[in-house]
Amino acid sequence: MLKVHFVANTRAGRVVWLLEELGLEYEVNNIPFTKEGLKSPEHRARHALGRVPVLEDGEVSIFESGAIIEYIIERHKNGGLKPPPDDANFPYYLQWYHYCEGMVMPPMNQIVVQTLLLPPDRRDEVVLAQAKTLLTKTLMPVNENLKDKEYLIGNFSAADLMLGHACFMANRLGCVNGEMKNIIQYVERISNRPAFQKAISLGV
Ligand SMILES: N[C@@H](CCC(=O)N[C@@H](CS)C(=O)NCC(=O)O)C(=O)O
Repeated sequence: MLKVHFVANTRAGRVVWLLEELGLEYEVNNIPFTKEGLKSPEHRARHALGRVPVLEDGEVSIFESGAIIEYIIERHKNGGLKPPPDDANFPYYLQWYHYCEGMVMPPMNQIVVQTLLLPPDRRDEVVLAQAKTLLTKTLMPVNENLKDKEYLIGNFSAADLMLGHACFMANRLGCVNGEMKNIIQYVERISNRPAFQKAISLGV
């Protein structure tokens, strides 16, 4: 059976969300977000940096949320939740799928580091302000793209599992401003999906 190494309130939610959307069976190893949990020799053997998500599937053990999602939809659903390469939306599917980790997550990571992970005496207000500005900038094209669409390429796709999850997290961190009305509605739409609700409530 598929096994997800998971921490609540992290990118690992993307993988559980996908598995719920696809109705696949899986088990979860719920790891506490602590040094003992993530940096244990056992977990470092799965991911040298001691991070999540990690997926195990028989002999396969794979990390990186984007790679895991692609792996599951190709190997277990014959390419479901993504348009075929000759579809007009395929290039935009790829674009938004990769925009998530490439552009949106770096400033979001910095915000999490500067507000939650570092002890207060090591936090830097300037770095935090820069990260917030950059996150807002990276979300603007997403907001613009969603002006006439329910999901990133129209229909729900795996790009939403990546970037939709990032928009949800950004909103939770208070980084989606009132001008980004399309993202606010998009986050609401996503939050109403039963599969998403399952993923977000897991382990909390
Ligand atoms: N690009 C990686 C990022 C993995 C990552 O940084 N995960 C975070 C949770 S969202 C983590 O495990 N952090 C633990 C730590 O930094 O020690 C992915 O998409 O899987």
